[in-house]
Amino acid sequence: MRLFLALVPPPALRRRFGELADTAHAHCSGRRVPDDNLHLTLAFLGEQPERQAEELADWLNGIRIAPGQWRLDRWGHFAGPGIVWIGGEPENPLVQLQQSLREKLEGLGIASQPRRFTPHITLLRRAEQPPGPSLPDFDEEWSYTRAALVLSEPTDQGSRYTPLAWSRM
Ligand code: 2AM
Repeated sequence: MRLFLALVPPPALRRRFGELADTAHAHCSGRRVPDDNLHLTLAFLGEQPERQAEELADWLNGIRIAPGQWRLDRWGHFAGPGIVWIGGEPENPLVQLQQSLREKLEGLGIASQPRRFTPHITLLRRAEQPPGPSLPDFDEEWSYTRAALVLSEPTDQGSRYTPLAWSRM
């Protein structure tokens, strides 16, 4: 089972990020991530056996993450895979959250990626153009309280993401 830990935006914010994805797509082309798939990856766990997935779900159901606020106000780009993303200040509470989850996962004997973390929400993959100055400014705040363990499955229409478990509120 291909698994990752993520923050999932509430519906209104997800729609807003979807609008930004449409705007980015109009400028940069590439493959737009569907609204239902928009998320922030905290830890990518890769392929895990089913039993490990059950243990991870039990573990996540029993913990709380530190709630926080993430301000998103900038466009970003990973040139290699042509990813266009939105994010914020490099120094923010998500870095601490990612680090603490990484350490907890290591305690469970599970290695996770990435080691160096750039908090971002991927909007486009394989973009033909980098985001440029003609893209509009934006300023959004995301108050998050819980993390999800998400199953990623390939389909004919691309990846399907299904939350399997949530941390406590
Ligand atoms: P992305 O948003 O930067 O594309 C499910 O595949 C999620 O896990 C994606 O959101 C992706 O992040 C992330 N992911 C996939 N492969 C990864 C890897 N090898 N290292 C870190 N994150 C990865």
